[in-house]
Amino acid sequence: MSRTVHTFCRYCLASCGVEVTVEDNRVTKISADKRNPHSWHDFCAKGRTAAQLVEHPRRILNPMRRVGDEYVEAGWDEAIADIATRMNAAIDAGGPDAVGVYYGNPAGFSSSNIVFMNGWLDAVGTHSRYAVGSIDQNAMHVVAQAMYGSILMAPVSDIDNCDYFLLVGTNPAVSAWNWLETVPGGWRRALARQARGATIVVVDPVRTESAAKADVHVAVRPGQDWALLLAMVAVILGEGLEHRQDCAELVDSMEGLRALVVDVDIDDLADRCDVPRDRIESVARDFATARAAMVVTRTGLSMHLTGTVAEWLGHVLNVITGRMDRPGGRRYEPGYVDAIRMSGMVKATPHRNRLSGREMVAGAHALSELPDEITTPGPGQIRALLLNCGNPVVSGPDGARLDEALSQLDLLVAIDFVQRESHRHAHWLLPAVHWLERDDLLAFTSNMHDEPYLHFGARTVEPPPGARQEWRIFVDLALAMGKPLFRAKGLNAFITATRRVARVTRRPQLEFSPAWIDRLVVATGRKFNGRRIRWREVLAHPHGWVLGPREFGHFREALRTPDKVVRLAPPEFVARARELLAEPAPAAPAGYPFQLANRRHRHSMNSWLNDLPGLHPSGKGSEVVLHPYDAAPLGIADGDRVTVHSPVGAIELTAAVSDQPRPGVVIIDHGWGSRVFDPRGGSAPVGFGVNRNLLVDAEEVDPLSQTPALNSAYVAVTRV
Ligand SMILES: Nc1nc2c(c(=O)[nH]1)N[C@H]1C(S)=C(S)[C@@H](COP(=O)(O)OP(=O)(O)OC[C@H]3O[C@@H](n4cnc5c(=O)[nH]c(N)nc54)[C@H](O)[C@@H]3O)O[C@H]1N2
Ligand SMILES: Nc1nc2c(c(=O)[nH]1)N[C@H]1C(S)=C(S)[C@@H](COP(=O)(O)OP(=O)(O)OC[C@H]3O[C@@H](n4cnc5c(=O)[nH]c(N)nc54)[C@H](O)[C@@H]3O)O[C@H]1N2
Ligand code: SF4
Ligand SMILES: [Mo]
Repeated sequence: MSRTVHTFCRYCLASCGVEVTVEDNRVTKISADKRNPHSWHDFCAKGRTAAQLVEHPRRILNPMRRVGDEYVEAGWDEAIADIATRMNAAIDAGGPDAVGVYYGNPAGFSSSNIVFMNGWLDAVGTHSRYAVGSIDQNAMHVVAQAMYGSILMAPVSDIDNCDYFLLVGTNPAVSAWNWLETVPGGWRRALARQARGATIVVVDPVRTESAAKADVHVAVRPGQDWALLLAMVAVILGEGLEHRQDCAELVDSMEGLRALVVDVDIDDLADRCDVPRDRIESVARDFATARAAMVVTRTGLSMHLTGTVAEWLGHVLNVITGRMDRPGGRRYEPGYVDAIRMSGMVKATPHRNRLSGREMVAGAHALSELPDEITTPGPGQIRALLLNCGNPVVSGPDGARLDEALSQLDLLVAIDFVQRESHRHAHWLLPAVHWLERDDLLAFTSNMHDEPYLHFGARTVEPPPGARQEWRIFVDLALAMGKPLFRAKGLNAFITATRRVARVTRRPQLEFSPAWIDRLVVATGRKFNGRRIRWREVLAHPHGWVLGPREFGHFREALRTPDKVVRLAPPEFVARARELLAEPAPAAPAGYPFQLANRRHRHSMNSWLNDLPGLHPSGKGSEVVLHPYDAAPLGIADGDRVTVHSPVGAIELTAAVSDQPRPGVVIIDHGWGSRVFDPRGGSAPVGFGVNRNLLVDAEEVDPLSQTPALNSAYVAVTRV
């Protein structure tokens, strides 16, 4: 018998409402939920085909233990006991930091994963925490912390009132309007504004799908957005186009910004970003004088050695032109849970890495440091590592080095659906539960939606009996290791007691689970229409629930800076900007004339979903796109086999000659070249495309965000 379940897709932050048809515990169809009041504009093939991953022929269905070169299925008791014993042995020998974790992007799309992972990490007492942030959004966190006082203070876009969109380093036509904000149908809504007279400016070294539709395309030199944006700030302040009131009342360090800007030479900046001065001036003037405008900055701007300064200047432009908390600009959505306040209750102990001496950013160390922390002997050396929703060998820089380091661990544990590239040395593979198979309430990101919105993501089918949610794995590990979850006295005993009660009474709902927390945060959350939300109302809105209208006026109250003003010119950003200004103009190092840009596809998600039948014709992820101007002197024609190499790696691909990239820039899609192994069947791994991140040096990082030059590394191309 078939039934229909309404829930939402948890592959990307767009969080599209979906209608799922289920027959005999199998998903047979997924379509957009047209009755979802918030998201019905958005939907894509990734969501439509989500059941293919659930039924992946190579899906791990039970814990699998490595025995020699093969894997054998095991029970959970054996898995947890063995992992706990080996982790405790590592701690006994080298202290708590000997146990580490890397968590990737999907961990944030579960309501319980990161919370319980941190509870377990606190139990262990380890500082060896590595996260996807250093290959994604760290720059945003660093800027939000410094300017607004909280890493979570992420302004959302008020698209439907905007007259001037300045989109820097983003391709929303493909990746949807999301990066620490959820704006369903964002690109389509921006195009609707354009049809009514709004201007769209796209700053991107590549003529992307978004740039092709823009009114103005600024083909900036990769990694030099900081120079472009600084020049715009200089034009605006120089011509007195700033918003007088906000510059006087909303910020604390206008002089700091003016002092930086007063010395800059706009011609020099124009040279650095390779955008004509008159173009910079006209965009700056139009942006500052538009009735309603916003700058939106994203990964294309941040994944460089200069990323944090550029991200900062994007925010500066919004603030000094009066775009914060005003219609058509960027506002703060309080959501139904005050995530900023709750994150403030968690007291993270600052920690410097033993080798690099660098501090954590947003609670984690940088991925680029992980290999050395594994391979360098001494107190604190990582000997046991857990990979939680991550494929860092492919998604991160210099994967070859990380792969080699992972092979040296005493214990590598991966929680995932299939065994991917980063898991190939794993001693244990633990089967995860897909979002179609679990309940989620993403309460802690409720302030990232572009309107007050609540949606309980119900599970549509039961998971395979051998799969387990991450929270459960972390609780079991803490219990088996004898370490107090969350460092909270008595919690382990309480959880054990609830389990016993549930077993004895045969009422599984009496066992402690994160569902308790979901109910608690809603019950204690923000009031709407004068009262708090009730859980049964949550369940009564299977299509999602718009809680009220978009409101302005919450930005200032949300600021966590001491005096509730925006810190416009944090000294560390000014100092770094001065350092960049003092550097010679950017030039390619000898032998590596091109910069490597990046591309996503509508149908893939970073390094996964690339292996799903139906989504990807073969040959994808294996081409390098060169401008004809660059290809001709090298004798390279469309379809030729070429080698792309850098000081750290070399890969072979097929050339595609096109004028999409600006001359000097070559494009290779990221996220490809990850093999999927077959631990159950033992047949050969399948792989699609080539891993372009093998070309990215992990040594050099932006000192503020600790992000490497993932989208501007220098490379050479030669014909095979
Ligand atoms: N050159 C270059 N590199 C980039 C980028 C770029 O623009 N250019 N983009 C970067 C960005 S923005 C990001 S976010 C990172 C991503 O980097 P990562 O998060 O490290 O890697 P992903 O490729 O997202 O891999 C996620 C893994 O989680 C698994 N997974 C999915 N859902 C679940 C789940 O519910 N539970 C468990 N246990 N596992 C799950 C998937 O099967 C997959 O193996 O890559 C970055 N890499
Ligand atoms: N289909 C799909 N959607 C996704 C994802 C996916 O993998 N696939 N990933 C999701 C995730 S995790 C994230 S974080 C978001 C990311 O969302 P976006 O940040 O919008 O990511 P991209 O689509 O890679 O767009 C980045 C753009 O920056 C350009 N760029 C490269 N270098 C520079 C530079 O130096 N300066 C400027 N100005 N531009 C530059 C690239 O050419 C590219 O067009 O997308 C999310 N949505
Ligand atoms: S992957 Fe596609 S369907 Fe899923 S939330 Fe993102 S845009 Fe929506
Ligand atoms: Mo990301």
